[in-house]
Amino acid sequence: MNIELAILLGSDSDFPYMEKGLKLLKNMNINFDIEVSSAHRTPDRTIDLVKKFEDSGAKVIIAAAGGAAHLPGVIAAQTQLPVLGVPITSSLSGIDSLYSIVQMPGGIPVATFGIGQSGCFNAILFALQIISVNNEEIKEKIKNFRKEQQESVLQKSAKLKEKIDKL
Ligand code: RP5
Repeated sequence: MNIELAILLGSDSDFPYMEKGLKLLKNMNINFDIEVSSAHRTPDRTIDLVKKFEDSGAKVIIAAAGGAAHLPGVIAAQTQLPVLGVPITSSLSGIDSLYSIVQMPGGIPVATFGIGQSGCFNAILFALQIISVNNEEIKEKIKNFRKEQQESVLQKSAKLKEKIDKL
């Protein structure tokens, strides 16, 4: 199957943070691949998966990992595709993951997102924005997503006013 983007999770325990973004990809009918593979526990498999993603046509790779989060950097070393790294919450609240991913030594870049679910969701949106540079259909899907998001904020505001009126 030809895919637009690929996602690698360092562990299945990272999945809950990615779930909201995966639902969005499914709702948008975007072809993607997702695998669990660790930079430490399955290093050879991780490298093989990067090649598989490239062969499948992925234009961006998202890598989410927690703790000593080497996964995005290890992937970036193996490919010229843009790698979006997401730090996952850990026993140190994800600050360790954030520092690990954001502080790539010069030469092999990794774009770094916020810790946890918002970071995962934004990484998926950002990946779609990168792909949309050459894809009008995806550009339109992002436009619609933003429109729906705006409408939901307006609805929340109206509901809050109703609540305040009842105080
Ligand atoms: C990282 O270690 C994973 O990305 C995960 O966030 C963290 C803990 O993994 P598990 O011990 O839950 O498998 O490699």
